Amino acid sequence: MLVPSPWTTPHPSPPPAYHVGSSPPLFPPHEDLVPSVSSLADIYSASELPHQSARWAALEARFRALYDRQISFVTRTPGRVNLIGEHIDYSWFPVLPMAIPRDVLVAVAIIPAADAAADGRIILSNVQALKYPTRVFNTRDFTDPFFPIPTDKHIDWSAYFLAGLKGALTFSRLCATEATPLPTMRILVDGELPTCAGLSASSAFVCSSLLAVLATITAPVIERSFLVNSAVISERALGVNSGGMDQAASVFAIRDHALLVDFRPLVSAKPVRVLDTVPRLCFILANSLVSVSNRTETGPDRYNIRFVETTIAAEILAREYSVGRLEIRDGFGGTLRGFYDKICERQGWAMGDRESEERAVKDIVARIRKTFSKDRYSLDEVAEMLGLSTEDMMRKYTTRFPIRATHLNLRDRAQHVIEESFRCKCFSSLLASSTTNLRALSATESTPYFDALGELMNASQESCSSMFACSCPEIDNLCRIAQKYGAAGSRITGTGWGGCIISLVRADRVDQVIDGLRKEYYSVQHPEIKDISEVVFQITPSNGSVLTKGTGFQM
Ligand code: NG1
Repeated sequence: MLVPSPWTTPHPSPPPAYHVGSSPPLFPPHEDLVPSVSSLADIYSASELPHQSARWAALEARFRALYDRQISFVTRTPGRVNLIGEHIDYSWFPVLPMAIPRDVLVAVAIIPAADAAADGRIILSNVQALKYPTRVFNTRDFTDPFFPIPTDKHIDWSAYFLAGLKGALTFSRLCATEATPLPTMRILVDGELPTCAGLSASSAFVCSSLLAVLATITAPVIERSFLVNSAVISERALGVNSGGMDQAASVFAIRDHALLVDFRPLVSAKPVRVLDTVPRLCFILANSLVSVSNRTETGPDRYNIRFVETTIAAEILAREYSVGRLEIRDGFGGTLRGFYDKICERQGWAMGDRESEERAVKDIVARIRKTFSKDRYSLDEVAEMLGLSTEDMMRKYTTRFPIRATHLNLRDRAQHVIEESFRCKCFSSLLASSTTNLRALSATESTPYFDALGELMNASQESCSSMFACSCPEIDNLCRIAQKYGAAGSRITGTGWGGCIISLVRADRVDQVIDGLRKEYYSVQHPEIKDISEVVFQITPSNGSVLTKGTGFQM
């Protein structure tokens, strides 16, 4: 099913306005600054404060014990879940993530040149010292921003910090030089995000590191969009061809809101409030404990292939339907959004309401299925459709981000992207309408909203599993169990092939869903886990990246 139709089920109020893309970005340039906060209450919600106060106090004590110094400032960046809109950001379609309270902190002491302790070293430690051993760098290693970052098969944890540092030096144009190297720094990292779980731990670490170095070398007046764009490019130094959703979600996030992140014409984020329903709408995260391994290792078999398949599909469709040259994304190739927009423009379709978008989606899916009559094409066949030799095609599309593939599936990948983008628009529109329409309704009257949102999530999961092939049996099983025990909808979140699912659940069913997951998944697959609160938990949307004020910060 493409999309269950929330507007055709009995509806307690008029259809919500369909406003995707029509309003201006949330942050006009002059307001687009990373907040400089003066207390923990500026970052966390009241319920998180007791835990976070203890954690920050421990970080401070550890810092002193390690370095015999006070912290100059801390940067904080949260992880994220994606509610819907999977694997469509790199085709330039909007996505709907939200930040979660778990985050990465980077605590920094800057040691001025006049200080006797200024030894020209950057010492990088982690509170989990056994897992992430301390690394020491010489500030003179970074006088050329093109310094190499080792990205062997097993990437060291410090590479994410170095990617952020490299990004800061490259994009701030305040390159450290032989005469004026970076200052001596002492750094302690504390990450609360599980790694390899699809919660964007690595992007959060890169963003926090980038912000920390920027705050060290410039005034602490840093534009959020600058941070997002630099972080996206920084991660490429790790061989990751990044879509951009994670960095935007983590940096732009606002408490109690999801973000409709768009990438055209510039990256922008529009907040959509999510918690104003009766009964309350809750989100439960459940970790399959199937590791989404490091992208540098698995990219060639997974993410990079999807990137190449969707790009090539767009290029072939543009040729087939003579829409002219597509705008190139990051020097790589055209996008399916580019093709979609060109067709709509040529047909003279005024977009912006649900019916028009649905008509366009159906038309474009029909074109996709006509152009790609089968689901597997050999590389030679793909090259022929592109009008290139196989060698030229491989050079163009697989040099920067390598792939391991003998065949590509252009049809199902492209169809997923187009339909998923529509589901994402419908979901955000419905969610936005809940704040204005649902508050006055009874629990029974609000049921169609929950059902409609849930069905969109389930349809997304079905498509990720069958069309985009980025799910796995454990994730499919988790989704099935969550639904059986009362979740309105469940789906994979993030890159996939493991990691976490996100479920949308009415407040009065949260306990039964968690209990069902415990009984039917964790007790069976992971009987060794006694307390499942680390792997299944409720999440609320959190604030985005911040920088603590240099003096007078209140814990
Ligand atoms: P994660 O789960 O963080 O690896 C990746 C991409 C996103 C997006 C999703 C799929 C990066 C850093 N992250 O997320 O941009 O494409 O997959 O929706 O590239």
